[in-house]
Amino acid sequence: MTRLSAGWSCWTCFSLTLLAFSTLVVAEDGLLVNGDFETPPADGFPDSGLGEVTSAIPSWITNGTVELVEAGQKQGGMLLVVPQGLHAVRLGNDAELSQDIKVEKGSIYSVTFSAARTCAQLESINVSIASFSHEVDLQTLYNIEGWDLYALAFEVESDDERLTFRNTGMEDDPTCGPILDDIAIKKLFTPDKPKDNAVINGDFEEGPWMFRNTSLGVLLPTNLDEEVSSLPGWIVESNRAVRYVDSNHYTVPEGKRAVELLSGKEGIISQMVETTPEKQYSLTFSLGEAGDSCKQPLAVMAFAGDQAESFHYTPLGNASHQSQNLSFTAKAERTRIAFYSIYYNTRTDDKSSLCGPVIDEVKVWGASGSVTVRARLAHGLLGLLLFMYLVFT
Ligand SMILES: [Ca+2]
Ligand SMILES: [Ca+2]
Repeated sequence: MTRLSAGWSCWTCFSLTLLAFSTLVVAEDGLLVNGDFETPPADGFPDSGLGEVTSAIPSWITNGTVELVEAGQKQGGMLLVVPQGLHAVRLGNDAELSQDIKVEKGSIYSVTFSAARTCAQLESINVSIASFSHEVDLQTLYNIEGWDLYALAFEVESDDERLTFRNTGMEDDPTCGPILDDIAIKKLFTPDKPKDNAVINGDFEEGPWMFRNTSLGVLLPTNLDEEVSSLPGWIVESNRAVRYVDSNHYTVPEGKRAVELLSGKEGIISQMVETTPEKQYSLTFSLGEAGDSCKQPLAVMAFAGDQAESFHYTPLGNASHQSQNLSFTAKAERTRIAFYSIYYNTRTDDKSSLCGPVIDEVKVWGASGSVTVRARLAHGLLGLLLFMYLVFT
């Protein structure tokens, strides 16, 4: 009996541990379950040719016309774009695609997804989770492939959330609707501010999920909330996106990540950094080329408070980046630093894909401390010399 009850309690213990463990399991960084839409539905993928989905898309909840499309599939003579693998989904008018995910309440997450448009009309997609909702414009084509990767950040309000993609469009042609593929999430953290640098995440190493096998980088659309940003610390304050690039596919000045500025003045990233009024600072950064055959010249406009200066990319020798410096005197306790590309660059090989200068290693550091000390020492020395001159002559 005792042995039985000991065994029973042990089993209870084990079950409770298992239960506790299972409730703690949260979505891991990376692809959502069937986030690439390559898992076949119960009755197989629909035969080539469009049509209503006859069985559910595994792991997804759908509402309205959500179709699985196949690579190579044509519609009205137009080849449908499947971003990765052999399958993707298309959302019809007002259709929705959702997945319930386990997350950590109060944390910031970023969702990365591929999207392609099917017709030339205005297309956009709405992404929502918790009280967060964002409309992503798919009208602007940033590259010639016909699809792109986008990242959006959100703060979750509970441990269980539903991530929803919705085609808000009401096209005359109901088969015109965005195609989605490769949906991943990543829990973000805000890096600590370095001791000698007022810029948070100035090396851009913390950012959204990137797929190792995708060479297009990730577009960061407009985001005005510095607290909830796919690029912690930074905001994209323009109406066009900037591109987050990785060292696997691009030339990156430092570490594994950097930002490529696109669309000229229409692609601005900025950050408010803590400063001491009347103190002198240096804004330094690396300016480089992404190694994506971008047509020169490359140049950025850099801002720090009321200072603005243009910097042209003129590398020496084989270097792919150079260091730049903008000095400024802080006027307030917070100073805005910002960057945009001066030119509207495209690639030399396809003349359509947008590209631009790359920035990295952004630092703001105080220069007045040492200057003041040196100035005081010099003043002191001058005073002493004057005193000795007056006394001894
Ligand atoms: Ca796929
Ligand atoms: Ca970096």
